[in-house]
Amino acid sequence: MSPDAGARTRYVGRRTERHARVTSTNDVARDLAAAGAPEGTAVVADEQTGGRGRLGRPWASPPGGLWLSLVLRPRLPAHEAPRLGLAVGVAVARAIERATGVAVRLKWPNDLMVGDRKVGGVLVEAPAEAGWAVAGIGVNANVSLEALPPEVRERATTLEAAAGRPVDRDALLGEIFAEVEKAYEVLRGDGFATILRWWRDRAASLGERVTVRVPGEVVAGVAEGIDEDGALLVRLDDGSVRRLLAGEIG
Ligand code: BT5
Repeated sequence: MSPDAGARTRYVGRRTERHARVTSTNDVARDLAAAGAPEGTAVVADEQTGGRGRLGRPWASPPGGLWLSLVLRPRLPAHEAPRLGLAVGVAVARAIERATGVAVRLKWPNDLMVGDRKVGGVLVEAPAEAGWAVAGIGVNANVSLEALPPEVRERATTLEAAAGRPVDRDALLGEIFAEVEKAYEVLRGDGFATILRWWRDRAASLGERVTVRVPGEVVAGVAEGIDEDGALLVRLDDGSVRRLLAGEIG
């Protein structure tokens, strides 16, 4: 990858560590963050051997993808932490469209979708009191579908498959840096309402009937919106509204 993907930003991606293979770019970025790395420091790998999603789920990360993590220091109170994930998710969706022309929708909380298939995801890790957050971004750029485990392949796609040609990962990385910096600045400037508007404009399932797996139960109803804390609002059949802070739309 070219060294100048961060050339258009003030701090996101200005310092970028590149690796052929790591366990998880989030782990490398966490160590850098804990050691005082400046905000915006990026870690990029061509392959991860222990890539992870939320709740300890594995994230398949064969060569050809874009696997990266950013060190951020957002100073958000704990209950506002989900805002960062939404801001990064919408930024990556915008970046993919700008770099490749592939239309991306967002599935709450942080899935990047092309049609009904997942092309990427975002994992924000922000230990309480740490003073930093790591935003992990995974995009199946030029991954071969055959390189994904069968159960993942059924519900996944790649940008290469969607675009009909390999995508330029450097260009995509540069757009991600630029869009994340923009969204992050908006978020820090108390502009979460703007992030929410961007997010809703790309939402894959708002207004639709959904089932959401949350710890210990499955909630069914109509996805009505996202609130100020990034929680999903689901109208149940009895007319009441459930507010879900974590979970997964089935
Ligand atoms: C996510 O989790 O979608 C967040 C993924 C974040 C990955 C990045 S890569 C760089 C950084 N370093 C890391 O170690 N992680 C971050 P979640 O919503 O929990 O989705 C996980 C689920 O997605 C899995 O259970 C699979 O069903 C599916 N999945 C796994 N690998 C996939 C892939 N490559 N493409 C599409 N779906 C996948």
